[in-house]
Amino acid sequence: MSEITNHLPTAALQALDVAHHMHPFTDAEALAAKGARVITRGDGVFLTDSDGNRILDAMSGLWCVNLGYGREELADVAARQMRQLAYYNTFFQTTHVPAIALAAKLAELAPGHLNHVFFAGSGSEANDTNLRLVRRYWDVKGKPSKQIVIGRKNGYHGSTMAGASLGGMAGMHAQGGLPIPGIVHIDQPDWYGEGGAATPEAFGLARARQLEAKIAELGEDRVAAFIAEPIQGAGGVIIPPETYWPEIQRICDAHEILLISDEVICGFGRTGQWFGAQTVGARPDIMTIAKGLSSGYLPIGGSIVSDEIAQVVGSAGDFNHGYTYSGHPVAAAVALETLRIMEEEQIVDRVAGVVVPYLAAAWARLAAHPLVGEARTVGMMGSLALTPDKARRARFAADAGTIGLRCREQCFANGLVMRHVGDRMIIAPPLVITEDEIDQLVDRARRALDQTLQAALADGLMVAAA
Ligand code: PXG
Repeated sequence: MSEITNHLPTAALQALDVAHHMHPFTDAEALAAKGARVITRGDGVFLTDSDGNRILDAMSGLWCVNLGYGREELADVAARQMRQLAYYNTFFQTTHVPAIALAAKLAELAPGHLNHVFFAGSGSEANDTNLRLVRRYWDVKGKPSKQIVIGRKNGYHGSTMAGASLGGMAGMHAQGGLPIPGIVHIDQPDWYGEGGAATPEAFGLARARQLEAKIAELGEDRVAAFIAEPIQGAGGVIIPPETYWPEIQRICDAHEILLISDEVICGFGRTGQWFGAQTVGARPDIMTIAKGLSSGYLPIGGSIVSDEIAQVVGSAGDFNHGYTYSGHPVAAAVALETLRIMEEEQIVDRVAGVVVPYLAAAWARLAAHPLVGEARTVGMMGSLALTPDKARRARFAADAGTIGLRCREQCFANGLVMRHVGDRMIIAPPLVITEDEIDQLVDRARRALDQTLQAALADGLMVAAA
């Protein structure tokens, strides 16, 4: 296998990559100067690169490889399904067994009233579906003016026009005229970064009440839905104060606003329960799913929709929306097998009972590090806020992300993938990670922090912003 994927020297692969491959979210010139890291193999929680380095993948790829790399069962199911029926669509009154079985299984796993699945190829596509769905729902209900969707700054909902618009990433909105009309944003519940002198509880309530204020400003009769991740992932693993979600739920209920819980990262055990909405105590009308649904082995996403929305949207003729690969049989079969393995190995229970507390305790010990202002976990996601001054939760004087990027590179040098979002370091390891591997993860992280601190001191970067 490695002969096929790595038959050229690393430098030759990198040269071809630079010449022909446009990378997502990447500065092409910076990459050309440096060359991409070429990953050739994965097994369990470890990756191997083209130079033979073994790297502990504390990000599960991009928050998706929840069962770890190299699961033979998933490869076998894909091969079997390809031989039997490699493709058929679910348009125009046809269906197939993998899509039927997966939809039924998801209805069983999802909270009570969420019993209908619209399939997509990714999380972004699923959020495009959601925008169409909620607008169509209110239209059919006889309230066609309810069309605006409220999202949050620093939320992430994908990279298509609708996904990037629903998200609140300033850097994305700055390119290509986003957000599209009819989508507005409120502030995020990031107490560490934005809470100032307020208590987390008061801050959580205040940020939730921005939703109520925004609804009042726009008019309840114009607002279709609110979309949020239960815990923000790409934004930096932002864990909201406990007061936040109950207040959001109250506001949605009080003002007839549909709640879309984007479970692309939080779903399928990541937070210690099947869905993040269960962890934060929300009752969504729609859940966006992708990533862990197939453990990242094949692209598949979808929207799990309430009985009420499915009934209303289904009562008025065609819903003019769908993708060639909606419910793709091979992807659906692999997703079904992913869920079968999760149930058979009781992954969610094992994670909640054993691995989550172990990770929480190991990660919390990093809070004592002089570079770390906050070390938090929820379920199997964690973050470290790097700071030059712990007591003040201070930011660095250097450009945001300067220290975070250095720390990320030190992690790589120590055989660990951690992501940085600005100067926050984040992890979301495979759910199958063992206690021994968690120890390795935290040891490597600590070493990277030590080296980052030394270099930052040497370069005069341990200076707080004014
Ligand atoms: N919603 C959420 C909450 C996500 O995290 C998407 C939707 C979009 O899914 P697709 O499958 O279209 O990518 C995501 C994806 C990062 C990173 O750097 C995060 C994502 C994707 C790429 C990078 O943290 N999340």
